[in-house]
Amino acid sequence: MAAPDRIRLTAVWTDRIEEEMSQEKYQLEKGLDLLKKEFGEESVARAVAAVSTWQVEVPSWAFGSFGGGRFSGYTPPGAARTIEEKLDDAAFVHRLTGTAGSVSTHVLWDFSRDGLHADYSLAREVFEAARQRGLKLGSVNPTYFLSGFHRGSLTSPEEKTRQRAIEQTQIAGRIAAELGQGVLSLWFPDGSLYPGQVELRHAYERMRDGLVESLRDVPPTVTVLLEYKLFEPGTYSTVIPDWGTAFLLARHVGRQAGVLVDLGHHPHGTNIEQIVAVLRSEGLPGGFHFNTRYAADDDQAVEPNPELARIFYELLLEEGSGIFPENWTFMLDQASSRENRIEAILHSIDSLQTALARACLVNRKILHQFQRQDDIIAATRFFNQALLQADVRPVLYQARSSRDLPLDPVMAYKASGYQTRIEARRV
Ligand code: PSV
Ligand code: MN
Repeated sequence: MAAPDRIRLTAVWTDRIEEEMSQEKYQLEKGLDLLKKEFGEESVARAVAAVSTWQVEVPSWAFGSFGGGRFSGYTPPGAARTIEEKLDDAAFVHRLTGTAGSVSTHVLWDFSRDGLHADYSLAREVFEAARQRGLKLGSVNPTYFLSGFHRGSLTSPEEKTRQRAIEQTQIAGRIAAELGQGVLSLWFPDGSLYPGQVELRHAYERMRDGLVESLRDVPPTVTVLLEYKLFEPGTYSTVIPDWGTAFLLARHVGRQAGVLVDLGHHPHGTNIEQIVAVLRSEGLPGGFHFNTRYAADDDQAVEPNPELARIFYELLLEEGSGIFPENWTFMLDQASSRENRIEAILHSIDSLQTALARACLVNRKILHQFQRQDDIIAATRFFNQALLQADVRPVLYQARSSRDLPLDPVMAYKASGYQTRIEARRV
């Protein structure tokens, strides 16, 4: 049998969802009722409310050519060529999901005329372009890894390079304060390839002192998030390789500063939800770069896996006090080369909402009873009943239909004609 073409496939899927929704088995009300019976009315209401209101930032770099070309030079058709086109795509994602009203930016990709320096006036133009599209600028990322930073940024042995990194951080801080949401998100590629290449202690101390100096004049209202990464581009050492180092440095800078967890940057087997638990217990500001990795820093779209649901469970506030702590910022960080970028972002949002809904369904009171009784297997089965086994599609559909949003954002995108239009225009 011949494979259905793209449009036909879209129609088949869209019809199928509508048909399923109208069948008794899949009726929204029925699905919600089943969930209420299993997890309780309050939990289901909370899940619907959380999915309806929670927001995640989308990265400007996901829509452009970055990420493509590493192995084949391939960039998906219709990829955005300019920051304006990236904002167009982000606005369309927001229109389909109502969940992504802020765009994270990268200073040298989005606010630079020469690829070397930050330009505040350009940032102002981008801010205005975003505003016209109903978007805000979210977290601001200085770009410490392009031209001239091959020997590091804040830890470079070259004074000129260090100064360039400091200057970029200061302008980025001003952009975050005046044009963004007051979040400065820092990731440093500084590290080494071979033992003996750099003095590890000197590298750390340079980073610490460089951070203190760069942030001295950044407005105190700005929250600084320090992202850690075990590897890449340094294969032997990275100056901020883990959350402990990020945590220490955050304490050193003596201001609102915390740790940014990127799901792609860990050694395998790391218990990420436990890191979240510690950061929350310490009351530090925190943030997430969501993506999926299987092998390394893959930057693939988010999958609705159980780890993600457990992370959300650790992040959720007590009932009645909002969804997540206010000093946490949530961002996507993905840029895969093969798939359609916009669909990949929509898929990520859908996955995040699935995990969020599942986390909301856990009844902590009952779980704590099992814990008190040391009923180990019952506790884990009860936990997984929500986090692993709950079919939360009715929650998602309810949240979306109550806001007049399409039930399936990816299929709605396929049916929208947007892709055909951008492929024709963006040659
Ligand atoms: C580094 O791998 C990273 O995760 C940082 O967040 C960068 O800002 C981002 O990827 C884009 O290169
Ligand atoms: Mn990241």
